[in-house]
Amino acid sequence: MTFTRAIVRPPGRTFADGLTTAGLGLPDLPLALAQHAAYVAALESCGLAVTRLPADDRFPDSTFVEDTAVLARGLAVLCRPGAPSRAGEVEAIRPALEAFFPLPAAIASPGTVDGGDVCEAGDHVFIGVSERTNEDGARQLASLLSTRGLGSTLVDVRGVPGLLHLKSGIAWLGGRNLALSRPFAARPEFAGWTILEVPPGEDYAANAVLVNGRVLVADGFPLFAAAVRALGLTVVPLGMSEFRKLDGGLSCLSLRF
Ligand code: CIR
Repeated sequence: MTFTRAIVRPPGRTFADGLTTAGLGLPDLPLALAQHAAYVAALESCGLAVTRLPADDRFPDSTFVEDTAVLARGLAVLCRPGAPSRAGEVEAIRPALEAFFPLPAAIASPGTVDGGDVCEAGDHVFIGVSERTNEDGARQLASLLSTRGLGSTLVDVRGVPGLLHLKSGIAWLGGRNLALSRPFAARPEFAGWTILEVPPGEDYAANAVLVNGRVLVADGFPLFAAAVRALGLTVVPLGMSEFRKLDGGLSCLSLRF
């Protein structure tokens, strides 16, 4: 899977009002903006042309653009976020998506899907059923993806402590390689895959992003970074402290296609 483009939106002035369960305190906006700029530079260093949308103060969580859409094999699916405060983010990003995907599909009520629950792994997609993505939405998405030859597995992530979305705990690292945080390592849904178990104490690092042979990894997780390097991949470490305070990870900050 080669990416050529990404869409991002920097955090706005209301960023500190975003949803969170992290208990890590309020984010610092200037530092968040600096971390976001470094993230965009990292995407560019991976060869992507990045569309920067303006900050949108109406929606404190709108920097987490990944949750608004699923993009796979030329298909765009507008999500239906599980959190009411985030519902308007989809219409807000629609024009930017339609510039590249003129006829996006959409998840319909009563389905809900957050993009953070969708992990593409080559020709297979894992879809988390979470507090945000319900089974109806997951099945709608699986059906849409099947039209592009992508198989899907639903993974129930409800009740996994500290996990907002599926991708808070898993990442595809190319081929049959998956990084899995410990609660997932023995799950039958991942049987037959080569599993890199995220080292104890480094769970946050599981939300890594493979971009054209490089892997964006949150900095401060040396054991995980070493394990990724051992797969022959180049690690790009990025400061994520301010986004982590709002339960956000590296994948949520962009839509890649
Ligand atoms: C939320 O709770 O929706 C945001 N504060 C964080 C969203 C993170 N998105 C993601 O992991 N894909």
